[in-house]
Amino acid sequence: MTTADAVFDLSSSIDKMNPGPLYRSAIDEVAESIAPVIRDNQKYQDARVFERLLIPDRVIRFRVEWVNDEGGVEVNLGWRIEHSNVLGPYKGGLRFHPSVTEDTLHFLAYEQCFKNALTGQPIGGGKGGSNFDPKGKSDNEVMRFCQAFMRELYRHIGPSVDVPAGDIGVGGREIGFLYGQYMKITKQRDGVLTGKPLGLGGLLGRTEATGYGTVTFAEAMLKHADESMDGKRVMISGSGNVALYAAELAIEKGAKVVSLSDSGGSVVFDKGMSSEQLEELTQYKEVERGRLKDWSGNGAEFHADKRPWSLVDADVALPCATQHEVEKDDAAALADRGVKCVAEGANMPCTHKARDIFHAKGVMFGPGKAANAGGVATSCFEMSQNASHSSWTKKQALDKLEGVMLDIHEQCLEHAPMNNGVVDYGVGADRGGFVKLADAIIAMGV
Ligand code: NDP
Ligand code: 2IT
Repeated sequence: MTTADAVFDLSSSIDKMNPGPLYRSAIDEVAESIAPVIRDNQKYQDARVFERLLIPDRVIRFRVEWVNDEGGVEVNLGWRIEHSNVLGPYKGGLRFHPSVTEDTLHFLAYEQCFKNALTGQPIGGGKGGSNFDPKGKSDNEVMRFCQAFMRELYRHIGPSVDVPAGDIGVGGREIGFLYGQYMKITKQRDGVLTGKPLGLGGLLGRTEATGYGTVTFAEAMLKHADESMDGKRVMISGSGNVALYAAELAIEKGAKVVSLSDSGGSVVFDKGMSSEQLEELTQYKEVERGRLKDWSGNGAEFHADKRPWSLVDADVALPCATQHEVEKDDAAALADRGVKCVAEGANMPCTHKARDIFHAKGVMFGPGKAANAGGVATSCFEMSQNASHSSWTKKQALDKLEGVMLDIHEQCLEHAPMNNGVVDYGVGADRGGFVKLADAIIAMGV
């Protein structure tokens, strides 16, 4: 079979799934990377593993009805996509954001399977969420929404079945409310969610894990190219969980964080953000739930309605907000601003065309399924802590996280070709994850 034949086969499999645009772009990316692996392995063709991987095990879709503070009835859509449990219980976050559609969750659940495979932990892939918008809602409204969401979700999850966690719009507060409702309905306190508040069985270090992991991965990319993080100018987008802790570790490693953002605009710190500014902003974002445009900033410059990519010079970029926030022109602007290394803290923040620009300009690119895998890996440590009825220290969790990130970097190198003189981490991550999934699918039989 030729590569073209393999790719042709893949396209007909994709057509059968009839994916939406986001899922389609995630599938196309992987299909291109793994076509030669499928071509060279008759067993993957015979077992039709790629076709089987494209269709989730099941999609659960439900109505969420709740009462707002004025006594009005509100109705939202809720989902859980259980994509694959071949490597372990379905595992992946819940996203609450008005932009959430089934397509968003399909792409996230699919990416999660590859990411979770790379972690080397026994976890399958899933994702869920709702088009509920937590912004501007009171704590009581968020609590009633979470309780209503769990009223349906509880029957589908379990510590060895499906273990949800946080994602955009779902942090410790939401996980606490969701888990509280699960405990009341089922009388189980079995750790069925991860990212829990510490008093409810959460793991020290889980809050920091995704952002820290992304910086560790970026540092490994730099080291492989005989560079270091020390003194580098690091542009970051987002100012949520992933972005804030990526900034924390980057500063700790001697880098200068030169930007952060939210959906209202970007803040630029031309001389680098100080630890005091970061501490102040973390409190402002996590506790006061404030917007960047209203942050006093302590000397930072605010640019309304702008992404950071063309605003400031940098060496490293860590997109940590949302999907497709780095488009073709943004990628060119990043390269023009001096960026030599991009690592995705968010899921699929760079479009396919943006990735092509990075490769054409010799910019190293670390894909989300590798670079942001530290969050879910650490979630798996939380599952172990809960299952063994023990308490891990923060050091134990963070040391193990570092080991997992360095191992993922090695797996990428093992499977990656060179592209324009630079390691193609995107292809390396896709192939590394695919081979693990494909071999397990074959072992399971039909
Ligand atoms: P948060 O909700 O904590 O923060 C999200 C940040 O991104 C906020 O600053 C938000 O701004 C911004 N943002 C969200 N949507 C948009 C948008 N459409 N346009 C512009 N800005 C936007 O989420 P997380 O930090 O947890 O997640 C960020 C990314 O990281 C997501 O892609 C997520 O899937 C991924 N990720 C998260 C992991 C985790 O453990 N939390 C693990 C691995 C990946 P605003 O407040 O204005 O909306
Ligand atoms: O995209 C992701 O990996 C997450 N949102 C974290 C998932 C998890 O189960 O911790």
